[in-house]
Amino acid sequence: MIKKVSTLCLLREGERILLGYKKRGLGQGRWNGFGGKVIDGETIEQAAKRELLEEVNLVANSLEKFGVINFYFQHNDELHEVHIYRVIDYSGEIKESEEMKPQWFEIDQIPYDQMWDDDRVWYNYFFAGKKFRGEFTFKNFDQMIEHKIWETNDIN
Ligand code: 6U4
Repeated sequence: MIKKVSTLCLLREGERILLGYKKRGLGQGRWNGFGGKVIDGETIEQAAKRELLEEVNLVANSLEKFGVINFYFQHNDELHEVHIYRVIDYSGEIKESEEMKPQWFEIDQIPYDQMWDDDRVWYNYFFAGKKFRGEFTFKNFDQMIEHKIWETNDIN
């Protein structure tokens, strides 16, 4: 099994959330938070900040960790350990990148049918302010066949 560690940042302001339309790579054609693989020599939080800057041009001044999810993809035997953060404070101007086209969505209008299947499960924990861990199994990249999620403060 190949294991990859990556990050995901969500930016919520009041009743709206900033998502990015992924133009290439894993999750292409879906709306998602901002993030990517952790590179050798950086901490997970440093990776989260770097990806936020690369993908949407924002400098994160403060992040709060919300959860960790293990995504197991059966078809290629890959386990993705994804560390999820909320952007609490940022500077800079939101800008489209080669990888992501950003757009604000009202929380009750999140386009879940154009997102990863798991998002409709764990976003509710995020919006409720609950910290969580989860384990999700996919048959292909587009078919979630098993999921477990639980509230916990043990997310480091
Ligand atoms: P980079 O490193 O950017 O060239 P890329 O192909 O973009 O590679 P990766 O692995 O770096 O892929 O980033 C994938 C992003 O998608 C990460 O932010 C984690 C996130 N992600 C992966 N599986 C997900 C899932 N099932 N649900 C979800 N986000 C997921 O909401």
